[in-house]
Amino acid sequence: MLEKLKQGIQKAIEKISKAGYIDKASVNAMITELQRGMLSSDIDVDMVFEISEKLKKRILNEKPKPGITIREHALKILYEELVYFLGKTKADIKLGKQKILLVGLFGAGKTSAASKLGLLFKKKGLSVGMIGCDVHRPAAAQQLKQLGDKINVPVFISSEKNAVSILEKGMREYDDKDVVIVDSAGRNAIDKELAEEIKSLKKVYNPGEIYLITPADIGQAAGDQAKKFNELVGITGIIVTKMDASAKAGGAISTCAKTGAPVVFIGTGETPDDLKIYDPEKFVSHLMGIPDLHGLLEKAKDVVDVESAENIIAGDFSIEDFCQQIESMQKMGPMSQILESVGINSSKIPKDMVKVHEEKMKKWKHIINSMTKKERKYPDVMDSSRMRRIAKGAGVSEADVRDMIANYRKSKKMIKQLSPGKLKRGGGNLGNLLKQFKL
Ligand SMILES: Nc1nc2c(ncn2[C@@H]2O[C@H](COP(=O)(O)OP(=O)(O)OP(=O)(O)O)[C@@H](O)[C@H]2O)c(=O)[nH]1
Ligand SMILES: [Mg+2]
Repeated sequence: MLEKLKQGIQKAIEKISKAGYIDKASVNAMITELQRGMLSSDIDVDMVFEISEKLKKRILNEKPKPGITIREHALKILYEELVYFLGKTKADIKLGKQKILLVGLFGAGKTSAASKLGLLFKKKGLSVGMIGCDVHRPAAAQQLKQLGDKINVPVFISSEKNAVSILEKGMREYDDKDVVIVDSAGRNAIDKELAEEIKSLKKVYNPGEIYLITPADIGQAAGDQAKKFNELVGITGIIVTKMDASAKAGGAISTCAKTGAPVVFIGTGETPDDLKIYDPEKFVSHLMGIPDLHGLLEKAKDVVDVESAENIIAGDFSIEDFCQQIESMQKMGPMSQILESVGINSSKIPKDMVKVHEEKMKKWKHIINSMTKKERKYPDVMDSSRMRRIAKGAGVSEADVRDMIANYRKSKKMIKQLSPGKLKRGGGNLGNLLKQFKL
């Protein structure tokens, strides 16, 4: 899905992670890669220009928040702007009783989307019924019925030629269902006939949701189509289908995101399973190749507290401080993710090395927990009998305890050499923190 855009975004990230400095030149290099990816995904040139300008301005002018390095700052801004660009808000998908009407042009994927939604709500434990109101295409009703059978959802169809009359009967039939989904007929274009039919279905049905189904392969034209349907019947959301089968999906999603009606789902294949709730944050994280980037950056902000780090330098770096630093780092989650989040490509770091770090940290925490208050505060009292006792209590070897103490002493020495100013400038640089601990 959206391979070209994904490649462009990842190359852009590489420019930032590998740059010596984050300056005008490296930001421009990043933007050039991003533009290539966006344009080859059929994203509108003006939109590409707009996001480029915004990125340049923000990355070069905004000051990183305490606890965030300039590199993380640049990644964070790239993430935020892409999320804004691909859909400001996450759609609110109700999982209770509701009536849904599906509308759209010929072959957009309406009937498939009906079965996809049917399966999704069924999997959530809701009772579902579908009504086939396409009275124009001869095989339409049978197609919906077959899909319904496949997912075990009842379908109301009739050989009648009056869509409103079928709808009324179907509504009575499925009065007790949690979710009712109505499939309507497609047309070549938004014409008067289509408008009249949808309006009369809407009047009788009074649906809570009217979803426009639009295929990704029409690219930028999707936004215009969504705008027109919105003016015509007031759509509440858009389902962009065929995301898997189109290189133009970037154009479709980005223009739809600007219409006022949110993209609620994306269709990613032909089977009833191929439907995903559209969440711009997750979608952008996926494009950037960093799972839950947003969450990681938020955590990084919480955990790395420059002020307390400065206090450490000003005062004594006790084993308690050491423990706190380790805890902070553990809160951040798996080490490999942290490395990725600060722009270090973890594939260059052997996987088992990362694993050793995590295991070592776990042991150290046990060791620190087995120490008395006095030992933590005045580590110089540590002798071999104390170390033996601690090792036993922590379930580790004496060598592990010695290793931890040696690392603590090394870290203390290194921290003493840092001036507070130095730390502030590089404040929150997790890479440096990792190095301090010589893990
Ligand atoms: N690859 C891919 N194919 C899809 C997707 N959604 C639908 N299709 C295919 O697109 C074709 C049209 O889908 P339908 O669901 O019949 O579309 P429709 O809007 O109901 O069409 P009409 O009723 O004729 O207007 C079918 O061959 C589907 O299998 C999708 O997300 N990905
Ligand atoms: Mg259909």
